[in-house]
Amino acid sequence: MNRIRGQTAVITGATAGIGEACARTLGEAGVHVVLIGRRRDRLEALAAEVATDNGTRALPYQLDVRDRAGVTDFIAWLDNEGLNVDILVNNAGLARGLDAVQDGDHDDWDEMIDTNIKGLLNMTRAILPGMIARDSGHVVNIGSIAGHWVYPNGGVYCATKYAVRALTEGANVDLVGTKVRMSSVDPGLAETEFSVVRFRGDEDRARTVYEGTQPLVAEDIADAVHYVVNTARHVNVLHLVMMPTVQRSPYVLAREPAGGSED
Ligand code: NDP
Ligand code: 8X3
Repeated sequence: MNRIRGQTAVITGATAGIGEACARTLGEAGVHVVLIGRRRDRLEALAAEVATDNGTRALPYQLDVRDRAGVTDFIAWLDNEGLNVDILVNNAGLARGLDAVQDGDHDDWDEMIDTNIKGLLNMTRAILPGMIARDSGHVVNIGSIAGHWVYPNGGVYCATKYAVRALTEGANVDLVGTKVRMSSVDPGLAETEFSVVRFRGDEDRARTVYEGTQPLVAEDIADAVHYVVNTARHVNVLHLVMMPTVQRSPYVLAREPAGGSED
């Protein structure tokens, strides 16, 4: 059953990976999508593709989620377009580096904390009041298994994802008595641009993260987001934790020889 056709979704981090896949999957389900990210060319190309299908509207909006004034302008723009947000996918996020806390780089910490926590809060704070006023809406935060287990040299990134988990639970408590829902989808290893960004463009190092595994792909996570937002309105998924079959925790990962088993 399609319960979301005709709704409007705002998706942050839509220029790559999971956000891009969410835009395609929700667009295919007949959801109008507003695509947020910093790389305008990618936003425009994706919007053109998604919008060609089944009359779905796809609107690009260049925005850095860390920019509070920019988020305020975005809300004014939504009003101007006559758009009420039914679904917010807080996906924009990143890791920078893989360092012990004692060796960490302050700028990397700022970027992760400002994007993964404060950026998510900026968007949520701006969009939730409208949902509450309409007594309808669903926020889906892309957390991580890094918000459930801490792994060596990932302390600060993990801290940001523990924060996403805490904020998902905290906002749910605050939303009791309303019909507004909030969920997190918490993936494990997924091959996107994530590791290239983490290692600042070092593609060889990024490749080793996924070597000999069959990781999740962005579409797997988009399927999960679609499931979560398409549930009946009396259902609220709190956390949907998902990993590739080869992974059972951040520490327990089977690496198969290249060309190993496929689905
Ligand atoms: P990608 O690097 O492929 O995509 C990240 C997206 O976030 C890009 O579209 C990027 O767009 C956007 N983004 C980053 N910073 C900002 C910002 N300040 N403002 C707006 N957009 C921003 O990575 P993934 O798709 O893998 O990551 C998406 C989310 O999934 C992240 O929150 C990540 O932590 C989480 N995640 C990823 C996992 C993985 O293994 N890949 C597993 C678990 C969770 P642009 O640069 O154009 O602004
Ligand atoms: C990304 C997944 O396990 O590399 O959130 O941190 S992990």
